Amino acid sequence: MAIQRTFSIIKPDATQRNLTGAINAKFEAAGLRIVAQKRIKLTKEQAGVFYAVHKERPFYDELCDFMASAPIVVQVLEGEDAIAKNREVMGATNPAEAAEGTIRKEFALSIGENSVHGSDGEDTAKEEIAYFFSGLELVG
Ligand code: RTP
Ligand code: MG
Repeated sequence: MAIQRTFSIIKPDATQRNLTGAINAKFEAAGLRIVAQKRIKLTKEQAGVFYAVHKERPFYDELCDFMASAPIVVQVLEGEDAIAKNREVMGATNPAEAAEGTIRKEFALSIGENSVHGSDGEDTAKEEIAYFFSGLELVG
């Protein structure tokens, strides 16, 4: 597997509990290098664009409110097989189903307030990185 990049978000529930460093330590321990990172606050409209794929789902409105409720940390992670590796380190969407040692098992509060986002494929990773970062911000 080649070196890949993936897009990650440390969500409001985690930034509000000062878990950014603990979550980053998990990424780095798994061999994922943080090659870009910034703390921003989304509007509800921007959160809606980011999660537009879930527009028809019953949790969409709640999800957009949550993602706009406090600052988030957006980041680009790089490493061998980074997309799958990041999702492995994150754990299942619902923390009750997440494996021991995963970020969501240790830190998530609920299926909605689940501490992290990670791209789900190569195309979404490229799109999500380009939405939040300029080429100038992406140094290897
Ligand atoms: P993400 O996109 O945030 O990395 O999470 P994921 O792939 O594991 O899960 P996905 O199905 O894409 O859902 C996106 C986010 O929506 C919230 N959610 N809430 N209340 C609910 O039943 C529910 N289901 C999903 C979570 O914040 C989830 O991460
Ligand atoms: Mg997803």
